[in-house]
Amino acid sequence: MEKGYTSNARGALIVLEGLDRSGKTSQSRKMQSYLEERGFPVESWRFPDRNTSVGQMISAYLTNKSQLDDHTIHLLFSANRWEKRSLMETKLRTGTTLIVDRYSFSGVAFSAAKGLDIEWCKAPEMGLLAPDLVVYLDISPEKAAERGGYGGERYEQLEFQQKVAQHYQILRDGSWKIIDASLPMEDVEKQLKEVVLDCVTTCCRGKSLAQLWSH
Ligand code: Z5A
Ligand code: MG
Repeated sequence: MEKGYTSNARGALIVLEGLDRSGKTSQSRKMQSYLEERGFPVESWRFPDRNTSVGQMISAYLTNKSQLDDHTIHLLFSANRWEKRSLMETKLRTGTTLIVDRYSFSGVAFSAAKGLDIEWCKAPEMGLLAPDLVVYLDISPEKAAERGGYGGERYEQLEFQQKVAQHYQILRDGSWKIIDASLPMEDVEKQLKEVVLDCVTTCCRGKSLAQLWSH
């Protein structure tokens, strides 16, 4: 075992958050390759996970093939995380780092942007695993909209993204790492590598797993 690593060594739960087109998926891939090259077991995950049956209901909603009450879709997004919780814990405890593209913060920011009560939105997320690191890829909704144009999915509208950005501001705490996502991709990647490696190293040293929003 490498110096400083303990028998409690585990993988890190690293979450990337940000508006549509902020670069989350591009950077997740880059971080996966970076950690793999350094010999760390790592997987890239994303939410929603559209492969499960709950995920298929979410996908139908996002592509405007179905209509759902705002509370109902909120709970489905949360259920989609709960159905992966135990696998997530197993992976982390057996040493695999997870780079997760969107998590509970998206869940709350998007539903609260529709007008749902923020505390109500947080409640079903309580007890999910707390990330070891949340990186917010910070870009203005206007600048993000210039990237490749929005597609036809629900929520991909400038005015709505502005409201989502306001709710991310409310959710942010001092532990989040904020990276200017309007910089060239390589510059974002460089900053991300530093915080990601630091986090993975801390978890290898046996940092304990925590739960989200438990008081
Ligand atoms: N949602 C929810 O309501 N509740 C929940 O609980 C969860 C999600 C989990 C689907 O998400 C929707 O579900 C989402 C939130 C909601 N709705 N919206 N909006 P998704 O993950 O499937 O989709 P997305 O992540 O929002 O969109 P995206 O297009 O995949 O964005 P991205 O991953 O952040 O960006 P990207 O694919 O890496 O990059 C986008 C483009 O920009 C691409 O052409 C890149 O080459 C370019 N790019 C990236 N970085 C740069 C830089 N630095 N410079 C220049 N160009 C760049
Ligand atoms: Mg994406």
